[in-house]
Amino acid sequence: MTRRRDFIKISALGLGGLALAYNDYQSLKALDVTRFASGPDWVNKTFPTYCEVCFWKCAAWSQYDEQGNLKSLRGNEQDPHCNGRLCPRGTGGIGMYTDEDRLLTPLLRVEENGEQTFKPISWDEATDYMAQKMGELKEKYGPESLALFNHGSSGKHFGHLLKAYGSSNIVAPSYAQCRGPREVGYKLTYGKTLGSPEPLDIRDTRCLVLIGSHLGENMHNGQVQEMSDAIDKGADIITVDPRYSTAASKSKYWLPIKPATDMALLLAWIHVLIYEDLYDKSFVEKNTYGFEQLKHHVRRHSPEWAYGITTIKPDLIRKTARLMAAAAPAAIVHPGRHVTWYGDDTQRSRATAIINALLGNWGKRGGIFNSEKMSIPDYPHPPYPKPKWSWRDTLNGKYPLAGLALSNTFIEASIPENNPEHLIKGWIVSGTNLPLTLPDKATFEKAANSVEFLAVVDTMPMEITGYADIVLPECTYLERHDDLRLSPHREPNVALRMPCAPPKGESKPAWWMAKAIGEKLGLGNYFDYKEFTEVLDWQLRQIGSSYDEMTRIGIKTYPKTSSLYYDKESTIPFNTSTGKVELYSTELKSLGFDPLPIYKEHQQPPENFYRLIYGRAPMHTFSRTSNNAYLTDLMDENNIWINPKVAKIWNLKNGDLIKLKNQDGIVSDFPAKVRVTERIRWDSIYMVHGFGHREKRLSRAYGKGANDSDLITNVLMDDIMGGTGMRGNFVTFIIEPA
Ligand SMILES: Nc1nc2c(c(=O)[nH]1)N[C@H]1C(S)=C(S)[C@@H](COP(=O)(O)OP(=O)(O)OC[C@H]3O[C@@H](n4cnc5c(=O)[nH]c(N)nc54)[C@H](O)[C@@H]3O)O[C@H]1N2
Ligand SMILES: Nc1nc2c(c(=O)[nH]1)N[C@H]1C(S)=C(S)[C@@H](COP(=O)(O)OP(=O)(O)OC[C@H]3O[C@@H](n4cnc5c(=O)[nH]c(N)nc54)[C@H](O)[C@@H]3O)O[C@H]1N2
Ligand code: SF4
Ligand SMILES: [Mo]
Repeated sequence: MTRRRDFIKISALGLGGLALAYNDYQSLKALDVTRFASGPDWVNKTFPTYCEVCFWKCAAWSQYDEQGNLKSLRGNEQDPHCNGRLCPRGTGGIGMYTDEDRLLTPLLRVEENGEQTFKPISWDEATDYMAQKMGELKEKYGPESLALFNHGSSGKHFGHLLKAYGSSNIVAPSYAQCRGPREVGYKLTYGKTLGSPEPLDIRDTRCLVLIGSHLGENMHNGQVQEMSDAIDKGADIITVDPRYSTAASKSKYWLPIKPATDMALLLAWIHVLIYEDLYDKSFVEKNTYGFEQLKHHVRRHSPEWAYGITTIKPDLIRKTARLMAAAAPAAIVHPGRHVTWYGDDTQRSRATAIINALLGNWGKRGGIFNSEKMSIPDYPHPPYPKPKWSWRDTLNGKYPLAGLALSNTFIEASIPENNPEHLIKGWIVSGTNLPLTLPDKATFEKAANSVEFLAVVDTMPMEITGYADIVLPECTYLERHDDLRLSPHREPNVALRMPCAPPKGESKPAWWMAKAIGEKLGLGNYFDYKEFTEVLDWQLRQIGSSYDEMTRIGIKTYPKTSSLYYDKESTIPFNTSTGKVELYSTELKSLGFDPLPIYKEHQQPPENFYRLIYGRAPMHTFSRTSNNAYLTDLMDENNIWINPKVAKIWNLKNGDLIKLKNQDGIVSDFPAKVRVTERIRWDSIYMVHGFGHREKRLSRAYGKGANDSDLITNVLMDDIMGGTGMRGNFVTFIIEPA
């Protein structure tokens, strides 16, 4: 039996320990600065990096004040992700570096006076402990029993360590909690996933349809810029959202849909495009499979039928379909990014993919372009050992089209009572705040308490660190090297991240940690270099550049090897089993799923309850920025958006404090302020995700606002690929005494 791991909030003892350690850092910091300053001349130089405040990864340059302190960041003009302009979060990224609450020394869970707390330890002790625990797990249960939960650059380095050690159980929330269903939906339809950044030719589009996708609040930089340019050039935006989003305010048409009914609208649009003869006949004839089945399938899905379900007037459904068709092929239904909503998300993604096919926008200007990315070989290392089992074995025969590992099945496989065939016994968690990121917190906690070993790599004392046996403090993206950025875009390109400032305290880059632990595990031949610059230089030389060159330019663009667009009349090869765009999915059919997307009714809120929906604010990223001094200055808590009709029934006004209680009786930890607004439908309430932190070590974020994740206890699973639909939860109000 594993001893129960208390969530370490922070005891007086812990605080003392940390304070002591913090003094140590001050002296260390001074030391570090001198050492570093003898290298680059901070005042007169600028260094390239790419942003880690979100995963758009904009390339940037550092800037310094007269004392040589890192002062600001500016976008790299050559970078197509940002075109020289960072978003507010990217600019505020400096706040991640300066945050005085940062983790600055390794911490070990110890018991003192009967209470569990963290004790600062040295890196030598920390890497010894990691190697010892990893060695024990390997011996007792096999290396596969160790899983890595990761998000972001640090995960790459720990991923390499894990594979060298013998486990391929590596998972990120960007799949089953984010874009997984979209990737599967597009793969089924076009034989290709979309990736990031999405290859959408928004700058040249004439009509952009946003289903949820709240660009402008979702600040994916290049995409927001392109949307704004397209609007300036006269493009029409159609926004489908139960909330009057920023995007809705820029739109020609706002369709305030009843949540959970989008599929009906999409089917009705398909109906209009086909039955009003508005689709791209040449594209459909040459390049698609299953048009007749699709036509038959949607014959009854008229706008009148959809009206009864979506509350969107038939006339508006027709007008918007005609607008798309008139602009086609320079028209795009945005495939979405965070699409894990209602469990039928792969199918809803398929429906958007089908509309895009009917608009004939694949490989067309103003549609979906052919992106290209650089490929660079890995730095030479021995082959990885072959694991005896992998993440696929945690699916237990479910979710046949999962293309990547699912955090949720790792969680299930970590709970011995579930009798998993393959038990996960240890976690390394790097760059993901699981208690706020995963739905169904109770199951997460059970799993976190069941594993024998839990290491957390983070920059901040986030909630996840409270579950750790050991905490490894990573320096921020502004203080380290990382892998090269090789994202696809119109032209292939590569971007460098190098340190823009010395690491604070004893924080270290993930590459350093992985190497130090690897060496203690006897895996030194997988880390055959002294500094990560050797890896980068070797890789860059394979593509005719060098580390030295990249430190001067930050990003390098290479010539395209294929064209951005296809000719209008060309027959395009698609990597599906029919070689065509599969309007009718032969693969879904063969697996026993609906080959064409169908409308399924979802549960609606019971009386006195409202659907909980959530999204982004332009100045924050998930939970990672809610303690950032620069960004909390702009917004330091979230509000509960409530429609005036509902506010009246409950006698609520702006600024009133309420807690929320969900359908399972879960009550939010902290009261949050009401915002009464016509911008949300009466059947839903809205909040920005990432607030309501209960970790006291986050001095600015603690207790501010409400945490949506705690209230997401009902998870709507996507049977096809295992995504966790998170919008099937309903809340009511608990009014706090004034
Ligand atoms: N500022 C900022 N930008 C970010 C991020 C961030 O943290 N901060 N995160 C990035 C990441 S990783 C992702 S995945 C994306 C996520 O951003 P998107 O993919 O744009 O998110 P959506 O799921 O579309 O959810 C938000 C919108 O969906 C609406 N909505 C809720 N329910 C329904 C419904 O049933 N139907 C319809 N049509 N709409 C509904 C909400 O009102 C809200 O406006 O944002 C990215 N950009
Ligand atoms: N309820 C709810 N859940 C959601 C979403 C939602 O909207 N609502 N959105 C979903 C989506 S779309 C996504 S993509 C995921 C995002 O999920 P996560 O990426 O887990 O989101 P964050 O809350 O930002 O947690 C990031 C963690 O990484 C740490 N960190 C930041 N920088 C670094 C670094 O350089 N190195 C290391 N080692 N750690 C670092 C932060 O301190 C924080 O602990 O969440 C998903 N879950
Ligand atoms: S969109 Fe903003 S936060 Fe995201 S990488 Fe770019 S600058 Fe950073
Ligand atoms: Mo995401």
